[in-house]
Amino acid sequence: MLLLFSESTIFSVSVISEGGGRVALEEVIITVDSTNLQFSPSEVTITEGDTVRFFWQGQLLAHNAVENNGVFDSGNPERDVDYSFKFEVGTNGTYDFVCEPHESANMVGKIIVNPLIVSEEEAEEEEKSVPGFSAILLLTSLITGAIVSRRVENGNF
Ligand SMILES: [Cu+2]
Repeated sequence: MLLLFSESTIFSVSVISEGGGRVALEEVIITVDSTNLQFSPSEVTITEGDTVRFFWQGQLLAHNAVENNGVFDSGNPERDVDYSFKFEVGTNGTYDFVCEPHESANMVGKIIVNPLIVSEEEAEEEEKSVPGFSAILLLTSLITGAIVSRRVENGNF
């Protein structure tokens, strides 16, 4: 419990939560830079619920974006691509992807998806309510047990 509490405190600090507690959903665009052989940016950090959009137009070369384990795939390499992939809640992790025709030229990228964290207040309430409730239950059963055994001793039953 102590470990859980300290973890949630650390996470709360690093998350930008707004009033309602829900972090705003974002769209992050990955395109191709002027070298024609690099994603730009090649590494992004997002939060669950965010969308990554692979978007380029009028490229000299045809590109695609394929995740190493097939999580997403923009399809055949094209000079014009507009492909979006949403990372749903529960998909936190690291995703490496490549441009298939230019993988050997190191046209690769990485998407880091952080877990979606509830707001600081909600997290604290969850922490408090669970141990509080079980403490009351424990106390109630102890008192009941004591009364019952006392009655049995006195022969009141
Ligand atoms: Cu490419």
